[in-house]
Amino acid sequence: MRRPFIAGNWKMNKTPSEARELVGELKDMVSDVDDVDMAVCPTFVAVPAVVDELEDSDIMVGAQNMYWKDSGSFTGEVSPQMLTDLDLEHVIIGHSERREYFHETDREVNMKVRKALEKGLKPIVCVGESLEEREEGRTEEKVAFQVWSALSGVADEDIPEVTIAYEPLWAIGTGESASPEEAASTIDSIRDIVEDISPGAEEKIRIQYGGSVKPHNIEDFISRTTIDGALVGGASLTAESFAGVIKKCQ
Ligand code: G2H
Repeated sequence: MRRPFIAGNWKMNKTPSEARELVGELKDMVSDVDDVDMAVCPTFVAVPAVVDELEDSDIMVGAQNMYWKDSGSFTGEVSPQMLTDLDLEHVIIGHSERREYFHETDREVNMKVRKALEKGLKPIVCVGESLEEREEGRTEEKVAFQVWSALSGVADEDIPEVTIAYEPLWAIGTGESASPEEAASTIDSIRDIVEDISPGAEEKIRIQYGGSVKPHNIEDFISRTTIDGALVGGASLTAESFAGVIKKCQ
């Protein structure tokens, strides 16, 4: 049985003090939740404050990105060791905003996934199709390519450590979510790809849905057995709405 996993992707929101305040409220609201894995992914600069505030909480902390080198002359980048040194467990890799605005390629996503796993971080790998690709009937082809690329060279035993977040680009931050049927069907196709890559891993790997998930629609997604949780953007930016999403997954 896969445990539901709800992760908040704060994107470029919340100063360190705002972040501390948010998780201070959130940890009290979800203190009775014990059957859902929960994580927040603040900006790098807010991570220390959030880790400190969540010391006595079950809420895990993740990063939104990392570089695939150990150290060196890579101005502006953050290494996996810098994240593990702060006790982070998860790292989002290949979010569509990074692919689009920062030109991250499937090859770089793969390098980051492999390096994260090597250093003991659990990647949350984002995949998803554009509206144009969906309208052309190329959704499954697109996500299959992204999943194959991301998991290339990953050892069989490491694949269940990865979470895949299926986020159709046209549903991100738009208020328009995929229908639960669309999301479940694409996630089933992702499970088939994972089975091709590593038979048996499709039963263990967690696949989230992401894209305008809110307290009022999370139940539609989480009620599908193939959907293991959600990567939540806008609705993770207040304690009340993020707790609302989490509590509906119990
Ligand atoms: C998709 C999602 C979080 P939102 O990017 O990764 O954001 O819930 O705001 O659509």
